[in-house]
Amino acid sequence: MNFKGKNILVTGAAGFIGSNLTYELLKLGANVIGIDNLFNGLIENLEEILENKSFKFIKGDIRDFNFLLEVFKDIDIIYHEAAFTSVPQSILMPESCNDVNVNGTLNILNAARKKDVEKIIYASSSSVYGETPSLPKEEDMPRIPISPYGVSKMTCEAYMQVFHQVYGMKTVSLRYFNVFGPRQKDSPYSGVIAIWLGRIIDNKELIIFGDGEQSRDFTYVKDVVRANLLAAEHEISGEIINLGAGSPITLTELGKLMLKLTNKEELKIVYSDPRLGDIMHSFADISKAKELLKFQPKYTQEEGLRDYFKWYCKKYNKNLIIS
Ligand code: UD2
Repeated sequence: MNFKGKNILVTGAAGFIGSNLTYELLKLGANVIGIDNLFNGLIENLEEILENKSFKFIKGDIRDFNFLLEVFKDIDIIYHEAAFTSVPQSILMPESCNDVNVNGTLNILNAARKKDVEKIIYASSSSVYGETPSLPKEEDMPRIPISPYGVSKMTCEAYMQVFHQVYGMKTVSLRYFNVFGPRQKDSPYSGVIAIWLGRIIDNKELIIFGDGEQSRDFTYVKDVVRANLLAAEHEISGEIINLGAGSPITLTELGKLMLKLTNKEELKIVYSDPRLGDIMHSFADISKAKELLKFQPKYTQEEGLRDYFKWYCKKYNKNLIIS
């Protein structure tokens, strides 16, 4: 798709994935409206584009239907990235997770329908698969989530499909597998790579919840952004598509790799109790993304980690020697 002059709305634009997507859309010449309630998102994630004439940031909440009706004017495509994002937090606050993820998404679909938005591309999650034994995960495998977060993402995928089937709206769900990279927050509830990078910089040991044998298909955010662009470009609708690197590593391997790449092998990896709601293995079969989106990941995990660490050191003026 030629994004030049297209009107795109990104929900969760001040968040990790939403902000990366927003920067890329602006580079491609789109007009972007970014909305965020700034609960998880940070305005500093948008600091380089706040003055850009093709970008408008509006603070607001996806649970507010009237707000959505106001901002969904002449929008071609919505990228819906706003979410309650933490699996462990969803176990502490299942109602809030449901409210933001399910009610918020339903609001978006309803408002988009009223305002004739052309297409919605939704950020789903590999957590919908839960703990089923078969690997790698294919899209038509059973969805048996084991956390309120996983339930909320599964429900929203189903809504995306139903709005396609019942109302003929164009919707696509991309099932993200553990995304990492620039602008991911280092907070107790953020992704493991961001947390560990913060600890490496502070010369602290890395903590693994469980025996470290759990594995994840860590996917670099630049690949995720590219797949989102492809999902708009290709004439597909009503689809759910895995979006992963297609090459899982265990947490122990990840810890060792991060220490090696940052030349901090003297730091220890320590093991602690497993985390409730944690799935053991997550690994994407990305054949469907290759077929429908012509998507091929460009970053191996190691390349992604290097790129991310370099960005981080430059941005925050940190002194790490990256191998
Ligand atoms: C991530 C996403 C979630 C969802 C899911 C899909 C985040 C914050 N969450 O959940 O939104 O899309 O992927 O599968 O990106 N861990 C440690 N030590 C730490 C922190 C985490 O060992 O200090 C472990 C944790 O127990 C888990 C693994 O690292 O086994 C990954 O945890 P995570 O919080 O980065 O991501 P996950 O898979 O729970």
